[in-house]
This record gives sequence, structure tokens and C-alpha cells, in this order.
Amino acid sequence: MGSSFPGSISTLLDELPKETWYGSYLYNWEGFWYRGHHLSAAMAARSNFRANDSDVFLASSMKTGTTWLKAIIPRIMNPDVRITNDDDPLLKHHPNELMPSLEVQLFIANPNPDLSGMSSPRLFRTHVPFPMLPESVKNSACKIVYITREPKDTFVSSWHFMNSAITARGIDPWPMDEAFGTFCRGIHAFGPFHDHVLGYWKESRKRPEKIHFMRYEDMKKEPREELQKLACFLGKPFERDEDVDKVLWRCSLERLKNLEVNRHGVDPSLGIGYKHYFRRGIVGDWKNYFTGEMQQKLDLITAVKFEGSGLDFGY
Ligand code: PAP
Repeated sequence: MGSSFPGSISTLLDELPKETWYGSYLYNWEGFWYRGHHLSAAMAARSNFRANDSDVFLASSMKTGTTWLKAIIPRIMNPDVRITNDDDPLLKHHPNELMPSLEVQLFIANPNPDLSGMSSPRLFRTHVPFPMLPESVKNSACKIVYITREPKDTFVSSWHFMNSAITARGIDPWPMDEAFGTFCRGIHAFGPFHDHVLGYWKESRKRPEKIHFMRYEDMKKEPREELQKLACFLGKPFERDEDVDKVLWRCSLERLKNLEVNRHGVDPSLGIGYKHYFRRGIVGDWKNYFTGEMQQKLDLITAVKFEGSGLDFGY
């Protein structure tokens, strides 16, 4: 695997601890696990990316509801009330294209891409853990929105997604029991999952004006309230309730999953259909997959990891 990377990163990868994950390798760098090409891109972003104060970052561990916010945040930041259904960017673009990823898109082919053509405010997303963010993202006035999700549902969602990704490349799906054991050991892209969440959680408690911490379950339960809070954090409060409802409808799973671009489009980064980003979108899907033993195990890990942090999922 190391041989497909440029010399220096290839040498580095050869020296890092590695683990098998969905038919490929994850490498451990400073306590977190990465696919090799994502680590290389995240390192390039850390060295070369310069944040503007007006930038907005969407950060998350994978499969925690990011796509929902990738659709919503651009709408909040560009509150053009005249926009009609016919010129809604979501009709032609998967939400990934509206908030490009530092490590999956922008810095992957070129370690120092020219971002000067991006209009302001620039909107980015990232899966990297807090310590791996470029210093200017941490220290400028740019804002970070973080979304997380109950760990059992996150695991089930990522198991489906990753198996779709690897089977499309002719690799056998990873059995759930093996993937689950690995997740419980903290081996997960951009994970350990719990450490990823805690890193942003702790920072959001210290700097709530900098990091807005969200839970997928809260969005499902009280979408209007959560959307208003998010819009206020971004300095773009909604003036009318009907605008909140309009954004929620435009960005709903039901609508997005039925749009042509998402039904038939292909994700150029992964080579799989965009449709895989839209599955069931429910709270508690883990109940359809977990044994009692799996539930107890992961709940215990979560309780121990989050103990004393003030963070829980309460569902
Ligand atoms: P990513 O890390 O690749 O960006 P992400 O969007 O965070 O993935 O997670 C995908 C989950 O969000 C899926 O959950 P599921 O597997 O449990 O169904 C997906 O269905 C859900 N999702 C995607 N878009 C929306 C949306 N508009 N509203 C609610 N949930 C959504």
C-alpha cells in the first residue's frame, strides 16, 4: 500500500502502526487512525492551509449526519430568499460539492492547491480530529460546526457505507462482528471515535463562540430549534419561521435521496454512487443489528470514555 504514495509519505507510512480496516489499512498518527492518502492530505492541509476569519468549517467523525449539514450550512450562509426550487444548487450538486473536504478533496491531489477562486465566505468540511486541524483554523476567528451521533448508530451507518464502498471495488464485505471488534478497539477512520468527539466537545465548552457542537439525535428531534441555534451561531439568524421550514424541506433526506444527482451521480473521490450517502437516517437503527452483548459492550465503552465530560446521548 505504501508504494502508491509519494516517497516521503510512503517512508513514513512504513514506520507507522497499521491495522486492517475494510480491506485496506489505517495508519496511526499522533493517536488517531487514517487512510494513508487522507493522512498525507491532512498533513499537507496542516502545513499549507491558511484560514480566513470568515471561513466556516464543518467537522465530524464519519457517518454522523455530516451530509445533512453540508446541505444546510450553505443555505444558511447564503440566505437568498429569492432562490427558487429551480435554481437550488442541491438540484445539480451532491452536498459534498457545496462544502469541499480538506483531506478528501482539496489537498489530496495537490499539497498546496490554489483556493483563491473560492467565493467568500468559504465553506469547508473535514473529518480530521481537533489536534490535526491547521493552526490557523484553531486560532483565527473562523467558525467550526461539529456534529456527532450516538456511537452504535454511527457504527452501523459506517459499516453499511464502507461495505458499499469496498464491494463496489470487488472486495468482500467485512463481517459485522469483525468490524465491530475493531471499532470497539478505537480503530476507525479518523478515530478512535470517542476521542474524536471528546476533542471537539472539550474545545466547544471552552470556546462556544468558536465551536458549535451538535448531535444528530437533537436535529432529528427538534430540527427547527436546532436550525435556529445553528443559524444564530453562524451570525445569520432566520427572520421567518417559514424560511426555517423551507431549508429543512430542501435539505431533507427524503428530498435529497430522490434527486436525480444523488440517485445516479458518482462520488469521484470514492468511485461509488452518491446514493450511498442517503440511507435510513433514523435514530436507533442499531437495534436491527446488535446483539445484547454488542450493545452492552459499546455502551460501556461510551460511558467510561465520556465519564465526567458532561457529554451523553441520552437516547
Ligand atoms: P459522511 O461522513 O460520509 O459525510 P454522513 O452524512 O455523516 O456521512 O452520514 C451518513 C448518515 O446520515 C446516513 O445515516 P444512516 O446510514 O443511519 O441512514 C444517512 O442516511 C444520513 N443522512 C444523510 N443525509 C441526511 C439528511 N438530509 N437528513 C438526515 N439524515 C441524513
